[in-house]
Amino acid sequence: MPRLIKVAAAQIGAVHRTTPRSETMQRMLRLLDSAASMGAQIIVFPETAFTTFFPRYLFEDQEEMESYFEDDAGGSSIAESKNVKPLFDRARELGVDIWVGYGERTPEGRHFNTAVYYSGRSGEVLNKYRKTHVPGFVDPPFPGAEVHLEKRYFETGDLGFPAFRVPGLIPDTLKEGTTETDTQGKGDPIIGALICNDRRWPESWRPYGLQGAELVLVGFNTNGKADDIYKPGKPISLEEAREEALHHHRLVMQYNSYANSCFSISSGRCGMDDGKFDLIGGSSIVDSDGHIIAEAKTTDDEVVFAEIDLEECQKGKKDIFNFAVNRQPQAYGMITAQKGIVEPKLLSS
Ligand code: CDT
Repeated sequence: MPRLIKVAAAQIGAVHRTTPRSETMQRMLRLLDSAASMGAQIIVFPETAFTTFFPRYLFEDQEEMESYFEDDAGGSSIAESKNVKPLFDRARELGVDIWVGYGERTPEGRHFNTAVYYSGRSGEVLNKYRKTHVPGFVDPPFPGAEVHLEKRYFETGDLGFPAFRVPGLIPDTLKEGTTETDTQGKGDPIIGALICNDRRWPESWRPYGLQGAELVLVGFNTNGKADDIYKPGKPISLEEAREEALHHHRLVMQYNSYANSCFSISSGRCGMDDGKFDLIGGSSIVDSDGHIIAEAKTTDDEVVFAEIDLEECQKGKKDIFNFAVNRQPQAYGMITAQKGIVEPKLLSS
């Protein structure tokens, strides 16, 4: 039985430090309307979607830093938070689901790089995810360095990788209490969430694979700028650097979708922020065989849309990546026991 759903990435182009939040919100609402008019049931927005990518700045002023965060008291409260409420309200009016990233400030004053899945049909947040692999620095490596300071502003996510089911997307799904014995791939769609750097780590995807995820949602802000790409002894142009960053982005989205037999949607903030911070586009929808089935053509505001059949996931899940039959967890202990590299002993001369 086909399990068809219509999905979209709402890619957002340049947003500068001085861009008023209201302007970004209007652009997001236009993207939301446009994706909904194509029939999208799930619309995925980028990481820290409501503002410029603020962790690149060293804030002298605590108040300015705090102004980039949203107050979130848990549950569905983010949908009522003043800066972001219009997006959730519009999703509710349209009856579409959104997934959107933001800087989360808890009532205790903790800060996380967070995204929520909001059901426009029920008006509820069905899942919250906090970025696990927080990259960059706490302090700039030298005064005035313009670098990624995510470790300065965000704690490591503490919610793990729980997958979740979304009701109402597909008709006639199996529910709890069914008398069917084989329920795999027949219930409501199983979804997982990751934020930007997380997508580069197979360790982030496998927990979702192990929960039978059929769709993984990813928001990102990825530098395309030459000096941000580590290439010893080989300076590269802006275009080459962008291509290299896009290559890595495609590689991880395609491989991890394939290796976990799931679809994925990635949605980027992109373009040239402040006229000098280059972020790649390449927002995409990838199938469970690792093929890109839709990809952004611009580095500006753009909706990337596809109809996908989640039933296709079962091919990989029941064959080459049939985990129950083929995984060998007794051999994988090092992956959780050890953090850094431990090389084998040096050889004798
Ligand atoms: N936003 C984010 O996580 N960006 C990273 C680049 C970090 S470079 C220190 C990424 O993986 O794309």
